Amino acid sequence: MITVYSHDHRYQNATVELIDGKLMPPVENPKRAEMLLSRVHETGLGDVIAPHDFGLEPVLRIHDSGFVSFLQTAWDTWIIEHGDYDALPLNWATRTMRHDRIPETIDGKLSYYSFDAGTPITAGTWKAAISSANVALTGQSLLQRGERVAFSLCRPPGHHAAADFYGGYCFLNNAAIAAQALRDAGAARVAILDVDYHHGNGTQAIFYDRADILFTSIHANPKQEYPYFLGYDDETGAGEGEGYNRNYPMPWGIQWDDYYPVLTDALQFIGDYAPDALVISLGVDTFETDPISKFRLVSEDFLRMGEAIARVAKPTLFVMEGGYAVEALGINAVNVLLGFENA
Ligand code: OKP
Ligand code: ZN
Repeated sequence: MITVYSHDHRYQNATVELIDGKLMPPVENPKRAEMLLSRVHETGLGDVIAPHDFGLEPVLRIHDSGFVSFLQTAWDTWIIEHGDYDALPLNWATRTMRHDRIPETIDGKLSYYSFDAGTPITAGTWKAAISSANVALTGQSLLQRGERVAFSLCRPPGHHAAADFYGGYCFLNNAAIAAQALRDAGAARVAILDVDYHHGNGTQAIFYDRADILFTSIHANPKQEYPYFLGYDDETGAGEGEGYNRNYPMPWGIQWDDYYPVLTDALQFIGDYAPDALVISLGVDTFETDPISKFRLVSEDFLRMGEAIARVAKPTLFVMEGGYAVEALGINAVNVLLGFENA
């Protein structure tokens, strides 16, 4: 299978990340994509190509234009106001506060357009984020041209980013942008399966009221785990989209024996929908030694995951999301792809 990769991911290279009350070396760092790429080469998975530039149009099919302008200019404004260190928001509009006024200042805008303080904006954030979206779009174009599968080696990830906010290391929602592009190219129905350990709140929100793009996700229960405020099993879609959203919140500590039946159920849900294409938000932070996660999958389980996904037998785009056990990241993600190829 073809891998799409851009070296521009390295422009998202924060100095620190606020994690569990400490400023730490970022777990979402350039080494992740390097490990993934070197495993693609090592296993002979297939050709690696650079992305095409699709411009802003497919991004604006998903994201608010004010939000996109903010991402493009935030760093330039921040560095004038504060200096040359990573930009982080510090407060948010919670209950009883207003969501209908966009602040004028950079600090206010960072707060308005984000939902956590764990996602630094740096000098190269926009360059990396737009390259990641182009990596997803290029993978999507391979399916359009008749490939049965492609791997978009996206970094930074995307599934926490909604139409008008960033967070969870995500700026542009790569999987959502690719799914919409598949629709715009003629696919009547697109299904998204999100297997990242964290709920894909951004992707769910983007498609929540639509029947033409189905979203289903297996993830740590939000009553225990980030992003905390979305991902419950009673979120089934709204309006036209009622019945086209399904969440599988799972407890900490689960292993493959508990995971596999849930995966089978999600894939059955997708099969019944009879999509023209399938987008996988591929996070492998479900791995047993992931530093920020608490599921217990082992490397072999990811082969079985790929085999199970292949049984849907639809054109499939894998879009990279999370996975922070960096030494095993390449092995685990490429195992999903090899399981798919060899099924
Ligand atoms: C991004 B993706 C650790 C908190 C970490 C941010 C997690 C972002 C995950 N206790 N908070 O879904 O892999
Ligand atoms: Zn994750």
